[in-house]
Amino acid sequence: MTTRRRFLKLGVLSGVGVFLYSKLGFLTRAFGAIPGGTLDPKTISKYQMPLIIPPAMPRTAKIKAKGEKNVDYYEIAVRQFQQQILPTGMPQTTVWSYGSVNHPGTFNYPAFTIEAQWRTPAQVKWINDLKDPVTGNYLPHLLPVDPTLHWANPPGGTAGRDMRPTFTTTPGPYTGPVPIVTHLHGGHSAQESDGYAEAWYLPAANNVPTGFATEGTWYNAFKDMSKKANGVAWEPGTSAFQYANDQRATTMWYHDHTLGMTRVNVYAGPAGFYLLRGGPDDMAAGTLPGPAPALGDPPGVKYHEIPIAIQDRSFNADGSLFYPNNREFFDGFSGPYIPYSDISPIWNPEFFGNTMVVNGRTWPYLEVEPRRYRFRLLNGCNARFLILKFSDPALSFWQIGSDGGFLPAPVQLSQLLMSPAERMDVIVDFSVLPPGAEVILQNLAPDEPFGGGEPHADFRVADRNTTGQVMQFRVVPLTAADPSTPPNLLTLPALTPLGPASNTRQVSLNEEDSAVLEGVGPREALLGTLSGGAANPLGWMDAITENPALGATEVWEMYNFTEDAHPIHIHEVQFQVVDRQPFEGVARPPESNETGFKDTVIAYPGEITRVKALFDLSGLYVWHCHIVEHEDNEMMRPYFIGPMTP
Ligand SMILES: [Cu+2]
Repeated sequence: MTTRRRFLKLGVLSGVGVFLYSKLGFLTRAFGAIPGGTLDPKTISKYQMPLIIPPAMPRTAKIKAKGEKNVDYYEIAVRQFQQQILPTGMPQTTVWSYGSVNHPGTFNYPAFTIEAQWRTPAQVKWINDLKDPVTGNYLPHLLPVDPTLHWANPPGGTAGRDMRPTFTTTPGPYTGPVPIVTHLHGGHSAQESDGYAEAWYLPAANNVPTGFATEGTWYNAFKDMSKKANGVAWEPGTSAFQYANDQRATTMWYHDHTLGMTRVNVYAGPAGFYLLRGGPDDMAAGTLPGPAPALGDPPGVKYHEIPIAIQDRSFNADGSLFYPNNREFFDGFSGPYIPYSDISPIWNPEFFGNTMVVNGRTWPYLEVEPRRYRFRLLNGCNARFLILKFSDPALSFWQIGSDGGFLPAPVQLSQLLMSPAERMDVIVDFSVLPPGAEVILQNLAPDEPFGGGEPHADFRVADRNTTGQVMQFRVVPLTAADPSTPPNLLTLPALTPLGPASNTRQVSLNEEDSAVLEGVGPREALLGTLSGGAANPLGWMDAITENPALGATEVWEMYNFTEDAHPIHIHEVQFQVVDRQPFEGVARPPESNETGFKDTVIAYPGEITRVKALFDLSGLYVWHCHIVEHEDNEMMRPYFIGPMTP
C-alpha cells in the first residue's frame, strides 16, 4: 500500500499538480495510522476475550459413494449471521461463514474444523445459502464488489459470465446475488472437486434476476464429472465435492475461490481448517501435544493442539466490516476511471486491515499451562505477510510441519515468516515460564507489501499498538503432567523426496500500470511465461501455457519481475522448494522450515524461485498469487495436467 515505489509515483503526479490533496492523504497514511473504517483500532481493548478454539465440524452421516464403502458426509452451507468479533460491550459484526445445516449452532467465523482421516474420503455438499431465511430472496454482498474486473459476472448471463464486462460509464458496486465456490487449499483433489474459479454458483434464491447466469462456465461440466466419478447429483445452489484424503497428513484450510471475488468473499468470513490425520506420514516417534477438538467432546476438555487463524480486518463504529469501496483509498487516484482510463474504480491492489483478528476475535488471549502446546498456524490475511515472534525471548517455535505435512525434522525458530495462505505446525513450550506470566505474540512484518529482509533493518515493522500485536498467552498453574515428547527429541515421519524432473518450465510474475495514464498503477498483476528471457505477462483468458504430462515431475522457475514478494500457490500438488536465485546472483537453498512439502511459496522480487512438483491427477486446475487482491485481478492462470482434449 505504501511502498517507496508508489510514494515516488505519487510524488511525480503531485509534481504536475494533479494529486496534491491525495498526496497529503497519503503522507498521513505513510507516517500515521493505518487507514480503515470509522472504528479506531486503538479504541478496541486488547486481550478482553478468550481465544475461540473451533470445534470439530459435525458429520451429517457416514455414507457409501460410488466405489467407496465408508465416506464421511457433510452438508455445509455458507450463511450470513452476527458474531461478537469485537470485545463484549462493542457491537456485533455481520459476517458470512460455513456451518453444518443439520446442526444449528455450528455456524461460526472461522468455520468449525473438518477432521478427516487418511484414506477415508470426505464428501461435502457445499450449499450457497446467502439468502434471507424468511423471504428466500438473495442477500447482497456485505462488501463492495468491483464489477469491472475479470470476474464471475452473473449479470452477463451465460454469454457474458466469467468475463470482464464493458461499461460506458463508471459503475457502482455489484449488489446482486453472490456466487460462491469452495476450494480445499492444499488438497489433492480431483478437478471436479477442486473449486475451480469458474465453477461458482448463485444461491437458489426466489428473486435471481432474469437473464443472470446462475452458475459459472465450468459448473455443469464438473457436475457431470462428479456424477460419473462419485455418483452424486448436484442440486441447484449447491455442489458436492469429494476429497480422497489420500495425501500426507497435514493442515489444510477451505475457503471461497470465486473468480474476481475471492478477496471480498473470504474477507466476509468463509474459511475453516481441514486437518487430515493418520497414515504413515502422521506417525511421529514420540507423543505430540494434544488433544485437538473432536466430535462428541464434553464441555471443559483442555485442548493442547489448537488451530490458530490470523487475519487482519478493519471495522466501522457500528461493528461492520470495513473494506475499501474506492480506488482512491489505496493511492489517492480519484479518476478518471471508465471509460477514460483502464483503472478499476473500486478494486484496491492490496488491502491491509488495522486490527488483528484471531479465530474470529480481535486480539484474544489464551490461558496456557506451563507445558507444551501444538499450534496449527494459518496466515489467513488477504495481503499481509506476518513475522511472528514472542515478546518473551525465552519462548521459541519448534516447527514440525508446513503446508504439506511434517518436516523431515523439527526446526527451532525465534520468528516465523508467514505469507498469506501458508500454514505452520509448531510446538511451543510454555514450561519455561512461571504461572502468572503474560506473553504477547507479536507481528514484526510491515504494514505494507513485503519485499523480503529483516524487521527494523530492512523495513518499518507493523504498528506496535495495533497490527504489531496478534494475541496474548497467559500462563496459569499446571493441572496435569505433560506427557508430550520434547520437540528436540521427536523423530518425524520419513519424507520421500520427489524424483528427478523431466521438464523445467519458466513462468513469470508481473505487475502492470495504466496503459493510458502515465505514472498510475498498478492496474493489475499478472502471471505469465518468459519469452527470450523477458517477461511475457498473460491474463486469465489467454490460452493455457502450463500443461504438464500426467505423472510428470517438473521444476517451475518463477521469475518475479515485480517489486513485491508474492505467495504463489499451485493447486493439486504439494511441491518441494528447490532453491531461490537472484536474477544476478547465485542460488541459495530453501529455508530450514521449507524442507518438507509445500503448496504456497514466497517468490521474492528480482529472484527466480524454483519448485518441483509431481502432477499426478489429470484435468483443469489453477495456479495463482495468494495475495487475493492480486489473484482477483489477473494474477491467476488456469493450467492443465495431461492431454487437453476438447
Ligand atoms: Cu501477488
